[in-house]
Amino acid sequence: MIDQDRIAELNQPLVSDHDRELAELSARVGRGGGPDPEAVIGALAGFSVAAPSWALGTGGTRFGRFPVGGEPRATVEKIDDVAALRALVGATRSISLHVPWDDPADPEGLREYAAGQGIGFDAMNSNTFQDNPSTTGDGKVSYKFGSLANADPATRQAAVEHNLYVIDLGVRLGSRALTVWLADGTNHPGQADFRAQFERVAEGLRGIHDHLPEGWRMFTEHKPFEPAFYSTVNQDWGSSLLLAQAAGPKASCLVDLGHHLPNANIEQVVSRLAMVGRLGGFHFNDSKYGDDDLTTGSITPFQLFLIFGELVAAGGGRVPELAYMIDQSHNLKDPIEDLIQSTEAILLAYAQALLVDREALRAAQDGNDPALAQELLQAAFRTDVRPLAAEARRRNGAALAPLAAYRAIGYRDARIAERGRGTVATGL
Ligand code: RM4
Ligand code: MN
Ligand code: MN
Repeated sequence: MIDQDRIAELNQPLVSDHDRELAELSARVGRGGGPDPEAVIGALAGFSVAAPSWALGTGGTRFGRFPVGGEPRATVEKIDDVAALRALVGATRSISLHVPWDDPADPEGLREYAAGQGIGFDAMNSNTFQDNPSTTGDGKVSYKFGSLANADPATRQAAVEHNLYVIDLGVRLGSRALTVWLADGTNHPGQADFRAQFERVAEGLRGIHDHLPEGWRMFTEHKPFEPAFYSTVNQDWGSSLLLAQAAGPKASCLVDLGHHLPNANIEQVVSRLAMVGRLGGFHFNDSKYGDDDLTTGSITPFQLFLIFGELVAAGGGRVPELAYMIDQSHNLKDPIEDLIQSTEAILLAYAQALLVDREALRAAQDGNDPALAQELLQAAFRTDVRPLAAEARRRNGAALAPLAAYRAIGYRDARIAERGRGTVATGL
C-alpha cells in the first residue's frame, strides 16, 4: 500500500546530505583496520526482525485503553500494516501471529496474500493464558488455574491440543517455529506444588515437541511474574533451559528483554544460552520496571548494544540465525511509529556491535586491562551509526527517514478513513 516510488520521492531531498554523512562515517569506521563499512551495511540490510501481530493496535493497561484509530480489524489488515512498516524500514519481513487472537479461516489464502506483500510468517505463538471458545471449547475446562501445569488432566490436554492446533496452522502458513509462553504459576504461597507444576509443564512440552514437523523449532519463553504474582513455572532462564532440555532437541530458549527481574545481566544470560546451544530467539522491547513492553532501545540502549555484542560473538562476526521478534505494547504512540523506532534501535545496536574490535577486546580481556576493554566498547557505542542504518534501508528500497516518511504519507489518517476511528485490534 506504500509504493516504492513514493518512498524514493521522499528520499530524494535527503540523499545528498545522507551520502556525505555516510562517506564521512565510512572513512572513520574503516580507518586503522576497522571493519569494512560495506560489510556492516550488508549485514544490516540482510537482517530481519518479525513484527508482532498482537501489537498493531493500541496496548491497554488495567487502567484503560486509548485507541489510536484505524486499528486492524482482522489478521489480513495486520499484514497490511506490517507490509507498510516493511516498506518504510526494510527490516520487518515477517509477522508473528498469536492464536487465537489470530485464527485465519483460510490460512493458505492469507499466506498467499502476505507473500504478495513481501511478508512471511515467523514463529507462531500459542495462547493458553486466556479462556477463549476456540481454545477451551465448550467451557468444560478453564485456564484460570493454569494450562500445562493445571492439576486437571483434561485442562492440560486442552492446552496441549491448542499448541498442536497452532503448529498445524503454522504449517499451512509457512511458519517454522512455535513460541510457548505460559502464564502458569500461583498467586498465593502453598497454592500449588512447585515441582508438580514444573513436571506437568515439562511433560506437556514434550508432547508438543513430538508433534513438531521436520525443520520446525520450538521456543520456551520465561518471565518472572505477571500475571502470576507469587510464582511462575517458567520464571527464569534456568527454568527455561531445563524445560527446553526436557522438551527435546528442537526446543530452545527465547529471551524477552522485559522478562527479567530488575538489574539482571541479560547479556550474560544470552552468552550462557548461546554457549550451550539453546538460544532460540528474542522478543525485543525495553523496560524500566517490569514487562513494560516499551520501545526497544529507548531506555537501556547500552544493554541492547551489549546483547548484540554477545550475538555477534556467538555468530562469529554476524548475528546467528535466530528468531528475532519485537514484542511491545504501544499505549501512547501510534503502534507503527513505535515499531519504526524500535526497528531503528535494533539496527543501530547491531551496527555498533559490529564496530567493536573483538580481537583487541579479547587481548584486553586476556591482558587484564579493563580500562582498555571499556575504551573499545565505548568507541563503538559512542559512534553515531545512523547513516549506516539509513543506507541499509535505502538498499532495501526503504525510507532514509522512516518516521517522517510515514507521517508525510498520512498512513494513519488513511487507515482511520478506511477502517474507522473506533476499531480495536486483537492482541495486548
Ligand atoms: C507475554 C509474553 C509473550 C506474549 C504475551 C502477549 O508477556 O511476552 O511473549 O506473547 O505477553
Ligand atoms: Mn514476549
Ligand atoms: Mn511480555
